[in-house]
Amino acid sequence: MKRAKISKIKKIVELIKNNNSFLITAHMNLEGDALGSELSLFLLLKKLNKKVTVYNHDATPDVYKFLPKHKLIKNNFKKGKIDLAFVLDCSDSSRAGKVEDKLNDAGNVVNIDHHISNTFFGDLNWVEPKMSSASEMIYHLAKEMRIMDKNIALCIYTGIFTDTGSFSYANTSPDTHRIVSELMKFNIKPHLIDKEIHSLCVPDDIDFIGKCISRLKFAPGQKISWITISRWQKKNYDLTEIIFSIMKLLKKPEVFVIFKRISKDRTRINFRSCSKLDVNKVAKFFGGGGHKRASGTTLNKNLKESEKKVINFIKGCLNGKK
Ligand SMILES: [Mn+2]
Repeated sequence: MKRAKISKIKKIVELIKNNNSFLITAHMNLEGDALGSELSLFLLLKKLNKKVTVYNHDATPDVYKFLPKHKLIKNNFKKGKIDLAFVLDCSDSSRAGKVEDKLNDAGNVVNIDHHISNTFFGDLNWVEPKMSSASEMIYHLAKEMRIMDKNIALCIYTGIFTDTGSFSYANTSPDTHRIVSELMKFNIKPHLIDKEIHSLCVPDDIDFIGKCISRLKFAPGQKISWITISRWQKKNYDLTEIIFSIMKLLKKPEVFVIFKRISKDRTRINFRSCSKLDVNKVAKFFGGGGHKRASGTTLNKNLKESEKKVINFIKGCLNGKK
């Protein structure tokens, strides 16, 4: 590891040693990396007999309820002093939702994240866009502290597994596999974790996914493929990745977009890229962010307008005009 990384980790270890009460949070719309990094850090701090609370904006989705200690996660605040707040897997503190206000009460804010769009909002910012996940970063922290056990390994594995698309995305590095081989020594059962996370649909969901897929649109030449969804089902699990995974079966498209109507004049947009097109830059242009190959934004425009603006912009990018 590079020297800069090591010194950041050492500073965080120092902060952990010198403080007693901790808050941990992650982004809204919780998924495997948010929860995996939070719970592994929680368990790590607990091993040191620290006072730790995990606060999240959203409730934990059912599919992640196999993770140890998820029941201890809080959605409402209690009064009390916080020495240090860890914000994990958040490109910006606003991604923490209502927990953002609570960060002002903390003596220090430590930002641990792997989004290239990170805004360096913390008092200490450890940002590694080349790492697969925030959970992979927690692994390095745990390694430095020489702490690891079955539960910590399970949480970290789940985070890496989710954010690498089951080790299939471009962010899966030799390091990722090396780390996973270390974690597997703690009796990790990949097939069971895969089942927990991916076998989540009821028949209605498959019907909904079918309807979405039947609305696939293509730009001339099929380099862009997208779907507009006027009635997005808000469930306590997210079908976005499943729909993208079906879209990605297509041979020609380089960019995939899903437009979801949130309200009359609000649209959520998710981007995935399997070419050189940097969708973090696309999302950024429209006020959002994320990673080079996976990003998102929300526009204060209706579905039709959003579709037109965004698809035209991507066409321009692919033609080298932007
Ligand atoms: Mn992540």
